[in-house]
Amino acid sequence: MHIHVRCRSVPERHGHVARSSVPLERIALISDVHGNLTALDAVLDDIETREVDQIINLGDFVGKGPRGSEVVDRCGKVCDVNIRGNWDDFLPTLGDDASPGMVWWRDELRADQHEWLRSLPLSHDLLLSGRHIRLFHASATSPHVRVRARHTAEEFDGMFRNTPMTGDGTPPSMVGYGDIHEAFLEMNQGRTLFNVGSVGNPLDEPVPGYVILEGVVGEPGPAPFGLQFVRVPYDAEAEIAVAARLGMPELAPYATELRTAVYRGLQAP
Ligand SMILES: [Mn+2]
Repeated sequence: MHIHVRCRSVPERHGHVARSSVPLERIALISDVHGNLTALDAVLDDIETREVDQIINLGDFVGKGPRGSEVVDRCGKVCDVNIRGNWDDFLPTLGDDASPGMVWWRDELRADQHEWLRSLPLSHDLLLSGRHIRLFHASATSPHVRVRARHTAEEFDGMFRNTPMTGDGTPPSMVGYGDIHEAFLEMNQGRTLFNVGSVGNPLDEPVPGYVILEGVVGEPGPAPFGLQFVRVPYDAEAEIAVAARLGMPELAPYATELRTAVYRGLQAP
């Protein structure tokens, strides 16, 4: 039998092909905005052009950058799910004996924002085109336990395990996280680990990054699925100027991070 395949076939002539009438949904995953409102606005503008249905924020709204308070308010409005990061967790609990920088970032936020950040969930599960996907800030253990892009096999396994933090949902086959400000994707024996990168303080390249998932929400069976890494150029100098105007502490290493993506701990003294 000869089968003639055409790439751009007319749909009506192929009525026998079962095709889902359910449209694919797009879910944007953003993380580590860290008070950089200029970068957040650039990413949200980009999201708006891509017919995204949901936005999920993987945490670290605050600290490091100058406008955590405005970032919290914006994300509270536009994100469908907000997950607590390590900065969101510890900053509101600091006493006045903390370093002047930490006190500045703590006091830049309102009391109701401290409460909001501390009330956020630590983990979020979703089912998309037959894939159980789990999202959290840093690891399945805690937002304070870091798993780097170069990790051990045990750390990789740990990302997919149910813990007191994640609860007893179906163990995931895909895990997405933030925290390290470095986007990557790794597949290993049917499991996928990916990092969404950072919007406001990227340390892999100095361009804000985020991820778009595409699939059928809540569908337990197989269906088309996609994962895309997006990069959105923005005006880093504008945000550095805001930080300077507001008298933000640790300005010089912050500016170098935004310009070069070199982490402050690795910058020349
Ligand atoms: Mn972070």
